[in-house]
Amino acid sequence: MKVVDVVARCLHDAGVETFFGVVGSGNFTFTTSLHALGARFVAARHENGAICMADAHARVSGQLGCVSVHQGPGFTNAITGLTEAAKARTPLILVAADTPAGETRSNFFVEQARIAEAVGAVPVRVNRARSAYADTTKAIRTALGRRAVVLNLPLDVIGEAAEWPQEPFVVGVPAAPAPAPRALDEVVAAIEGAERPVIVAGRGAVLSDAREPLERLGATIGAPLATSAMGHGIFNGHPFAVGISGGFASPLAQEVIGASDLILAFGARLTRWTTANGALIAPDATVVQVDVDDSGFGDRADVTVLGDARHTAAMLGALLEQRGVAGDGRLDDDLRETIAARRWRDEPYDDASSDRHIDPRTLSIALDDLLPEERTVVVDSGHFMGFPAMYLAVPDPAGFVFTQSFQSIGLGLANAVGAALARPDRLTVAALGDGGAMMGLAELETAARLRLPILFVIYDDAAYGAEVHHFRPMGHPVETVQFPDADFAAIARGAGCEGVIVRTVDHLAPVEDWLQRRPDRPLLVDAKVDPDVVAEWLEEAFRAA
Ligand SMILES: Cc1ncc(C[n+]2csc(CCOP(=O)(O)OP(=O)(O)O)c2C)c(N)n1
Repeated sequence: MKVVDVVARCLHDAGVETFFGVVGSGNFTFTTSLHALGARFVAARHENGAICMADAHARVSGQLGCVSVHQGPGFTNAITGLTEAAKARTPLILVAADTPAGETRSNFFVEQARIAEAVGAVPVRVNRARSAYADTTKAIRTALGRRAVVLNLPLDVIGEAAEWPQEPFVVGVPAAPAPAPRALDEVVAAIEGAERPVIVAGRGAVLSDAREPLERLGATIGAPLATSAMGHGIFNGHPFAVGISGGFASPLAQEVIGASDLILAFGARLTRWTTANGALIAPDATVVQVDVDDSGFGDRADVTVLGDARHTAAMLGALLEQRGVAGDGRLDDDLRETIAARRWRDEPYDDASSDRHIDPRTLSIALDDLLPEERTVVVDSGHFMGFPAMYLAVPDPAGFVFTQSFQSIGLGLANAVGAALARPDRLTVAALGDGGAMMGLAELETAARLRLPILFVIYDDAAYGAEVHHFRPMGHPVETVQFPDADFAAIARGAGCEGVIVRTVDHLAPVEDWLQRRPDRPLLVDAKVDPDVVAEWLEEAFRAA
């Protein structure tokens, strides 16, 4: 065995069945070795595409993400996606070839470890053949603790002979901290003193599989259920679930959350996005935050509990039962009926659609009606992003890929490829802005080559709409963020996908046709949306910025 084979086998043993990358001379042998073990290799067309695919694949499948890149530029091309993965705490290993120690004159030389560290990833380097196994298992253990890891493989080491150990270690997932009894008592006291509690579940609740104990806790204390955008879908179908909290919150959710005197956040950071810049937290409300990591606690938290959402919710439920705390609280028939009748799509709006442009809300609602419920909705960043988040239902949290931890545009198109590979049983729908789509175009070819039935929907306003709507009201000229109309449908066809331009709801007929054909190639919908429809959530966000 060589070093690359040891690294590859460790990753394969850790469950890597699909990995992504762009192959150059430096990572050729590693890629071949992992592929030869049976892992599927997905050749992306840009390293940032590769890492975005791996990130989404990991989020949707729950498996360790894995990427293979060439040293130097292959590595630096992946940095935006690496930063997103690191900030989102996606368990992921970016295997990067690296220049030999001391070879700083190589054109490919760059300080990969320092760059990795600077964006929040953890660098690990295989310095010697003897340590290849230990280094790789360390990288895997770290990644499984929800970190993005860069495993640097120096060119002078990768081809050396290395041994598979006689007694390989078992790499386990680090356990979450157990909640402190005193902290739990404080939460119970807060619950006893509250009249209008609400539960907000975030990504931490999704990751710890906390749906059931949180729903039970909600029923015990009479609390409606909400989510952060990252937790979207966790309470799907629950009669007292009001949807997303924050800028994307429906008017009803805003009323319910804003009127709460106790906010119980489980695995939700309560960022300015989740709280609509704090506006959804009443000034005198008590805020409880439960998180596995104290970096998740914000300034507004009155009580904090270190622990995972699932166990903490279950322990709280048991404690409350012991003390005889129970009651319907806010959960009455009136609320149940109002929730059923006031989803986002039930809220009235002035439809701005014309023959030339479709209103982005009308487009989103029409798509929601057209597409199968078993879907994965992937959303890029930009002004448009609230529309799919608000109007496209998702079956569960794995059905919603929202890579906003770095707030980068341009990740969504490649995210969709990873999501589609992770859940081939579901239709993947990628909602993109025209600006973000332009940045990710290279992977249209990948999606077509892999014959993936992805529906790419471009909310095309021929502009960086977020910037237009931010600066135009202040009287700034906005030509720098406006572009000539581009024919994305033609671009898509050139890459091997199908493509259609949509200006009215009737123009969506080819989508229906495509769905019925059990497609084996992507369809791109270039939806020419009305550039003057401004999302209320963004206006709010700018007012507070
Ligand atoms: C990589 C990156 N570059 C620039 C920005 C700043 N930015 C935020 S939104 C946006 C415009 C996005 O345009 P588009 O994808 O067309 O979506 P729209 O806002 O028009 O809906 C830009 C440039 C960013 N967030 N990320």
